[in-house]
Amino acid sequence: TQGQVITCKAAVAYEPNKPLVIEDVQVDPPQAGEVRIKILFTALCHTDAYTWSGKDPEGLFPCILGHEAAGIVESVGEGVTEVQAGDHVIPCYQAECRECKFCKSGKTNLCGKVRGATGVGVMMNDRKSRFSVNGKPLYHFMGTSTFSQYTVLHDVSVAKIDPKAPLDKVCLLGCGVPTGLGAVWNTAKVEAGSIVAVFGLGTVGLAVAEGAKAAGASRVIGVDIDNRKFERAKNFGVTEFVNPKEHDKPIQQVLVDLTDGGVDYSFECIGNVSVMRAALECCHKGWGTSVIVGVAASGQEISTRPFQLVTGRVWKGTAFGGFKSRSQVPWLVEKYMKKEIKVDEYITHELTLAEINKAFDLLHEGDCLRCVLKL
Ligand code: NAD
Ligand code: AHE
Ligand code: ZN
Repeated sequence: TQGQVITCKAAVAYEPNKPLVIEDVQVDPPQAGEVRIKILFTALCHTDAYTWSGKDPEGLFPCILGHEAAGIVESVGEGVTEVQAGDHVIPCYQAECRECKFCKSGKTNLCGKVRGATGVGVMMNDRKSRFSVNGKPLYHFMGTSTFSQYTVLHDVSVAKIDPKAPLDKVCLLGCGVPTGLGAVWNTAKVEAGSIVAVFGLGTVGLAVAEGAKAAGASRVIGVDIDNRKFERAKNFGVTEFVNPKEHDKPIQQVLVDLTDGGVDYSFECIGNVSVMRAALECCHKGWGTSVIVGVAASGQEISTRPFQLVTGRVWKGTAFGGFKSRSQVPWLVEKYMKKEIKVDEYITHELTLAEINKAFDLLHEGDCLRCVLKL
């Protein structure tokens, strides 16, 4: 198949919120600096649902969504040296070129090399798509488009992993689990003994709890409006549960009262700007740090009294948990293989690509964390 157009199945999002359609799509061969990957498993993340909803200012239609996956390299374009056909890989929506101003700064995991193209659904080389259906182009999404049996990525977005790792599990290391763990370890740098609050107990929030427990947090307070979330959250390190709906006082006040003045670290893992404010304001005066992980809809803005920051609280955000993707995803895979981090525990459902619309329905139900699709 090297050098040839491949026809395969993909889930096409034609319009916001309209059911995805399984189509036979054409996938062009990889050009210079590109890699064509056979995707074997992909999970759904809340961000896919967010873009599908039409609220993502970078969302373009028709497109192929999906960004949490694992697969095998089918072929590579000219000049690609770090991976070859047959390598097991995880697509990385946050690239790592190791050459740009961002990569060289030592201050961020964001990479500037291909972001300008991935944000508008095309490839860098010719600013065009490698996907089409009936001759009409389909936009790429997040530089990954994993809801397709074959996809084309920039080589700087491909992490090569241990071929012994089970792809039906480690696909989760493409987004949600590393994001939560890294928010704690890289962005907040939570110290042993800290009091932590986690807002939203989905996959990302539970990974925050897992990371906080591993960092030696003394208390991990889980906040969610769905009481069913707590029982499961205990297995991920949550020690106490608060449901804002069961309190008359604002949730920030409830937490301040529970913690003798506020938490050391808080994490917003929902994408709700009023919860982001509460997460900042429940932090301890003088040092409490709040990390925004959730992605909020287009047009939404955060606010608080500047006095909250003047008096020492710190507001931060994180993308992919601050992990350098190509360098650290293989390391996360190793940690999973050594049973140092959980992955299987986040998989609550398994379906096929053909059942993707059902998988999106599940995502909005309380008991689904990650649903893994077999392609
Ligand atoms: P999820 O839907 O599985 O989890 C969200 C949780 O929040 C649910 O348990 C829900 O009951 C709870 N919730 C909803 N409203 C609430 C409220 N008002 N107060 C308290 N709890 C509330 O989602 P997920 O897949 O875990 O993703 C979480 C967020 O993180 C999403 O916004 C997603 O887009 C974002 N995300 C960001 C990054 C990043 O790199 N920054 C990476 C992955 C995901
Ligand atoms: N396009 C959205 C922004 C979405 C966003 O913030 N994405 C996160 C990853 S979410 C993964 O589930 C991210 O990494 N952002 C940094 C980046 O470079 O995109 C919008 O609202 O415009
Ligand atoms: Zn995601």
